[in-house]
Amino acid sequence: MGQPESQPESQSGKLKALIFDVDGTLAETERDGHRPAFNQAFADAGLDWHWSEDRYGELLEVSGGKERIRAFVQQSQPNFTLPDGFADLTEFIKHLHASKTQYYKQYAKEGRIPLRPGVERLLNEARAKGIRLAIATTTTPANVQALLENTLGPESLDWFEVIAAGDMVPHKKPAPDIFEYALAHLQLPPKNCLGFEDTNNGLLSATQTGLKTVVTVNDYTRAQDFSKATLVISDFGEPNAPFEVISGNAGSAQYFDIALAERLC
Ligand code: XBP
Repeated sequence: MGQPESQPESQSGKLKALIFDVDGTLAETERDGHRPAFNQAFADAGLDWHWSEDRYGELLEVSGGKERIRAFVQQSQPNFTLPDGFADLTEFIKHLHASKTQYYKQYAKEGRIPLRPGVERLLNEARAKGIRLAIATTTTPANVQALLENTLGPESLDWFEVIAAGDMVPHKKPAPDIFEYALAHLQLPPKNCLGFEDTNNGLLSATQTGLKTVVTVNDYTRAQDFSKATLVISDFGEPNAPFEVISGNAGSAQYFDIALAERLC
């Protein structure tokens, strides 16, 4: 998270920064990373809990892995008894979540969590054109570090002026806190930035700050309400793999680039 070297002013001047969600936006982390990591941590703890893809899709309504585990216990484990050695459920959840985070980091290191189409291209174009970068995510900071290091290289952590993540803020998405935190560190008004999300919770979080927000859908979120989005697309696309525009106006663009971002801002 270093300060950017002096770089050329962006073309239009209005668009100063892109603020990215992580899970589901930069990579399909929920399907390929978090869900199997939760299940492995449950197994290690001797629990017979197993979150299927469908059940996990329901649980994703709750932002935050620790909050998600708690919601699962309250919803589905009425006879849960606290294992010996833990003072309360909060302590046990922290133990499970720390184990889960270790597995997620391992999966990222093993290359099991690739970036979504167009992400690397868009980040590099933004950097080349002097558009500043930030992250606003509910996931744990260590997960962001593992994902970026193992997809874009260790130096990519410095591409983002702020990596706003996890428990840095008191209220997780759909609360606006994490995007407010990122904007405050960028010292930019929302009108000079564009947000990127994949869920309705994330869209609500970003748009409550006044950010125009682009949504890239995925299998877990395609049916959600994205009426507050400026543009909804299948993914960022590539020159040889055009995106699908689901709602909003991308003009003649076949993939998401800085020119389109500047038109939308
Ligand atoms: C998605 C989340 C996170 C992840 C799990 O965050 O809600 O909780 O599902 O990560 P975002 P943790 O879409 O804002 O990137 O277990 O570390 O919370």
